[in-house]
Amino acid sequence: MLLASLNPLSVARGTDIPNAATIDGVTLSRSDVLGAATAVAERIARADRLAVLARPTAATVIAVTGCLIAGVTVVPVPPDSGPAELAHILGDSGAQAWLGEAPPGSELPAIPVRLHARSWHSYPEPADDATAFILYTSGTTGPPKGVLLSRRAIAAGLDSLAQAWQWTADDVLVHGLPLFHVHGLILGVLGALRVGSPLIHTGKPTPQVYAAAGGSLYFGVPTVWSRVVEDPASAQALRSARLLVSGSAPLPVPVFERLAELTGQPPVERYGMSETLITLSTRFDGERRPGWVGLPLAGVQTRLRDERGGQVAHDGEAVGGLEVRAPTLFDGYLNRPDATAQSQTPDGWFITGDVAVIDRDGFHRIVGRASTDLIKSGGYRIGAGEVETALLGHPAVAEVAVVGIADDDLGQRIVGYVVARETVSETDLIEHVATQLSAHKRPREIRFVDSLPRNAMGKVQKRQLG
Ligand code: MCA
Ligand code: AMP
Repeated sequence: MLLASLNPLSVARGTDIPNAATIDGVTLSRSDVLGAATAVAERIARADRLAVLARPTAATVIAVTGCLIAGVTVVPVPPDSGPAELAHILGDSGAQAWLGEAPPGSELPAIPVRLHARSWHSYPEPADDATAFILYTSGTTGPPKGVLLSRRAIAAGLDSLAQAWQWTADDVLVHGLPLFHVHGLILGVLGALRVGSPLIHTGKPTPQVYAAAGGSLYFGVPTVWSRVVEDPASAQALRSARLLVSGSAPLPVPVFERLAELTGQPPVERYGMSETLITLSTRFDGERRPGWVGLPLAGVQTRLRDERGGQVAHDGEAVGGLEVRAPTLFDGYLNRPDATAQSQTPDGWFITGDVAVIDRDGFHRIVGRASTDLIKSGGYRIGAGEVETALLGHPAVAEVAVVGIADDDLGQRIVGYVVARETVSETDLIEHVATQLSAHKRPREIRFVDSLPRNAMGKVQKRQLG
């Protein structure tokens, strides 16, 4: 039973679920979540936007749910954000306080989240077009942009996934993904609460903890699945699962095939973005084709365009820029009307920045990204420009170019090409980035060079690096 409202707890009301969410060693029943989150809602009723330091804990689940009940916008913050990133997210979002834990040294007040508090007050459903989340995501240049996601978009996105995957309250969802992105938080926590399927958050998503969890529905980024197939005993333990889902980055064909062999079932692949939520997926009861991400979800339209905006044939071979129209689209980037305008065509389609092929049956294959400046490493989206700015802040760095290099485990790994003005070690530069930005934005490797390849205009030729 799925309702059109976003309040994830408004679904299946009346039936308690003893193990609605198990996370960080705590198991919450559905009434625990509802009671504690409503108690949070009472404390924050007059707030507009609150930051949540999104560790994978029961407190994060309660904080986010409380905001959804009260109609307060949540700004999820990566718990290991460096000072530069944190200052940007807090300043740009205008978050008024922390809900739950605050990072050390933060000047914003913190409102406590009490796991054992209970309230049964009933709140009216906030407006459908209210902003549920401001999710920060990297662009090709500059600091991360705040993606405005409405309650309506999220509800539509979750319901279309439940339909495509036949996800019901009989499932037990397992994943160990971070709670500051669409995949782990919106699909992985709100999806489970909305559908009413118990959630087991494993902590770090190793093959062994996935094998031990005994769920029916598993979410992972390709790095997780490629580690699972390296551990056949763990992979074989997933034979009893109903559905294994991969997304956030391309799933390599050999990993798809090995996973199918070891678990007895080909994984479902789905494609999306912070700005669009999930738009394409293979189906529980449909074809699962290695290297392809399937068909549009309910209400989603897609098309391919060439560089001049001309149509590209959907013939399974022609490659074009992927554009989407969907009920799940974001409402723009916060404080960035320029970037919002650039992300759309004049006739209102969202330009994904991904390059794709569509076949005659409407199946989609993602070929790559139009720009080399957006890197996907371990499923995380990282803007080369942001890492370059951090590196240029080090006194020894004269010039820099950051690229994503193909990597069997991570999909891409971040490599910084550096022209140094004085002697400096690779470790010092990597650590310098970690003091500014989240840990996953650190380069894995620094390559020192005498000069960077540039064209006649002086622009760095990144395709020549790597
Ligand atoms: C990492 N390490 C490093 C460096 N980088 N050490 C030194 N220098 C570096 N440059 C350390 C890590 O801190 C870690 O240490 C150890 O090396 C291993 O790191 P790593 O290989 O990254 O493995 P991991 O920590 O196990 O992480 C892999 C992961 C993670 C679990 C797959 O990348 C992850 O959670 N990815 C999910 C991202 C995600 O959810 N994206 C969704 C975006 P130690 O072991 O001590 O900790 S939403 C989205 O994309 C859309 C909407 C969609 O389609 O879903
Ligand atoms: P993010 O905003 O972090 O959600 O990253 C979105 C980007 O992840 C997309 O623009 C794609 O480049 C990539 N992506 C997500 N899912 C897939 C997939 N199944 N296959 C290929 N790329 C994907």
